[in-house]
Amino acid sequence: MAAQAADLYTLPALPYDYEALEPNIDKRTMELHHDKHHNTYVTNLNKAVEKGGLQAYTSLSSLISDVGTGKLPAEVEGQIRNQGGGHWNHAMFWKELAPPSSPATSRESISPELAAAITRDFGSVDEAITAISDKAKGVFGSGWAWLVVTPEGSLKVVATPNQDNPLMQVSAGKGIPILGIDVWEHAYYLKHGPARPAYVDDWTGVINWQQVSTNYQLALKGDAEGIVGPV
Ligand code: MN3
Repeated sequence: MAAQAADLYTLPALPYDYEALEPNIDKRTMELHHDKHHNTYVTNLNKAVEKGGLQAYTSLSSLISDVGTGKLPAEVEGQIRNQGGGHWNHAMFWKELAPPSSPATSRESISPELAAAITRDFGSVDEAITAISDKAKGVFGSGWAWLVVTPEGSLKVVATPNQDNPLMQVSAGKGIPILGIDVWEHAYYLKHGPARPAYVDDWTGVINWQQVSTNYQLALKGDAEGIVGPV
């Protein structure tokens, strides 16, 4: 009898309670988004990894970075793109948020290094937040908007469709994400209905700038896996 293989990828726990982001993001949305949607990406990713014999990949980041390179088996590449992207994107998303009353959401929590890079590339923090918010509001259908560190080391705002990620070779905007916003309807419809702009504005009040500052330092070192943590 063959031993049951342990699942390679696992759903990380939320770093706060389901209701912690209220009123900006509601408890029920967090329950469904984390326990159902994110969990389904993890389950389906593990199936694809097993089917494709991809257990030797050392990290989720290295796995999804090979989407579009021709290195992944054709019969599972679409699943790695969608489910692996879904896992990476959500693992980062939970970590980059914090309760609205938390000091971490204050712009004073932005590190001097990140603040300098934002000023250099956007002019000001306000302009950077406006840039990613406008990009998020403009995504057609389901997808994400990101603040990335480009291969050249600058900060840039990009958008990706579905669960694509800027680490993937299929992405038009390349880089290591340090902040991202999920604009799938499952991320906001229960509270905000069709008013995506209101959700995006609420999201800007729960950004964990301490974590984003940490993400920036990790991205400069090329450590995408450090950004998502143990997954
Ligand atoms: Mn989502």
